[in-house]
Amino acid sequence: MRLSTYFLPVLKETPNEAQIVSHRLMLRAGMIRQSSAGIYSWLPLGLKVLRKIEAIVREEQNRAGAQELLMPTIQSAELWQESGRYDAYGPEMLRIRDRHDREMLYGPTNEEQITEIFRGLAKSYRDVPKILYHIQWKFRDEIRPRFGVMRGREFLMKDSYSFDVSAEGARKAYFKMFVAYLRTFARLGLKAIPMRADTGPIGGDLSHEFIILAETGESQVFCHKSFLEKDPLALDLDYEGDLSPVFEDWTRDYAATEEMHDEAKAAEAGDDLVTARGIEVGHIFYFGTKYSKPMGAVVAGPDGQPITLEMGSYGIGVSRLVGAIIEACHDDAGIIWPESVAPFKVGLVNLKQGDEGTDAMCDRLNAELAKAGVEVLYDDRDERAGAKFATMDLIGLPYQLVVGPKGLKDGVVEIKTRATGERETLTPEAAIAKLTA
Ligand code: P5A
Repeated sequence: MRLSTYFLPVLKETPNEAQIVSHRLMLRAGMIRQSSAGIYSWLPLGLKVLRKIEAIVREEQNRAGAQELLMPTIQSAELWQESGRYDAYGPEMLRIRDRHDREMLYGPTNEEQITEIFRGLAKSYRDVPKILYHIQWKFRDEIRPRFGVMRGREFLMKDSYSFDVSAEGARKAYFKMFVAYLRTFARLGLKAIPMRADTGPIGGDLSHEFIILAETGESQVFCHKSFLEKDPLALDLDYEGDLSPVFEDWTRDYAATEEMHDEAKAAEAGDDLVTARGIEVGHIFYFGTKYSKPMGAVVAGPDGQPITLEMGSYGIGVSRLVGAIIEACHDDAGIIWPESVAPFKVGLVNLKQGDEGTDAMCDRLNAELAKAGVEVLYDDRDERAGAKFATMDLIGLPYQLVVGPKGLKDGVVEIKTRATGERETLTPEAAIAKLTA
């Protein structure tokens, strides 16, 4: 992609409505534009990151055996009257009337809707276990939408729902999602710590929030420092096997959000207790028959008798993650994307646009990297070198490939690694080999 034609409205000034660094950087890097309070348009660069996060979330859901479907954003109020949540949800729910004066709503979550689908279509104990998920926009009329996409009113969520005929089966589903979440967040370049959590309006008694530590986090959290050294990607996982040892290993040491904090228990961690601010990027719930019972979601058991389904739900804040990753990965100059979610892997910087030699080399590098499947953003603008470097640092691509007339005289180009600031001088061939490795 050539920067001269790309829609990348980078801002020089720091927008003063933004209170936290991720919000400032997302606005400055031309990733989002506010439409109204807590509602954003995603510009090309921002959308690219959102889609990459979504793809990793999807891969890990599929790996765990969950199946994707897609439910609508607009739901009928009747379903929520059946579960009893229509009144309980309060002013956070955006209520709508259609032309026939029927009560509708913009879904803040989908427990009712998936329960209706399952009760209508699953008949027998042979139809379970199942985990179904979708990645869909939600609306919650938050009293204080703030921090950009971190606490929006309209936001993208991955929500999964599990169905089982026994509590034991439901716990297995819970463990699968627990482990899938560990993997998902690690692949996104984050250290997410599972913490015992309150269930709030979703309900149930077993629940974990996945929290990443960041100074600007909305809540106070406490955890044993052992979590900072654990690596979920090192786990050898079998989703069909027994995941309870993994669950036990990851829930043994103390970790809790403020609402669930227990000073006496925390004290056992002694000097190893870390007190920090945290951002909730995921939340999982086991709530048994809370929705299936009032809504009559049953299947026939082996003896023909009806069994009320055991359910859980599992959420990831996909759009919140864009901000959360920036909170965890930035410096004074801008964003530092983990490679897995970077909008482009390489920023190609032509130090002397219009120079025959640098133009030709940039065209060649651009073409060869593209052929190898590497995503390149080529800064081909007629701009000062300083401005080009500032833009590249701001938008945070993992590698900057710098081509200037001086280097070319010696037959070399330069690679700067954004995360470390390290610079390496190499031949164009070696640079291509490194970036395609
Ligand atoms: C779990 C899936 C639920 O809604 N029902 C379906 C359950 N859980 S939750 O904790 O309320 O939300 C899941 C995740 O969504 C993100 N999130 C938000 N992101 C941006 N702006 C918001 N206003 C917002 N509210 C929730 C969080 O990451 C949360 O963990």
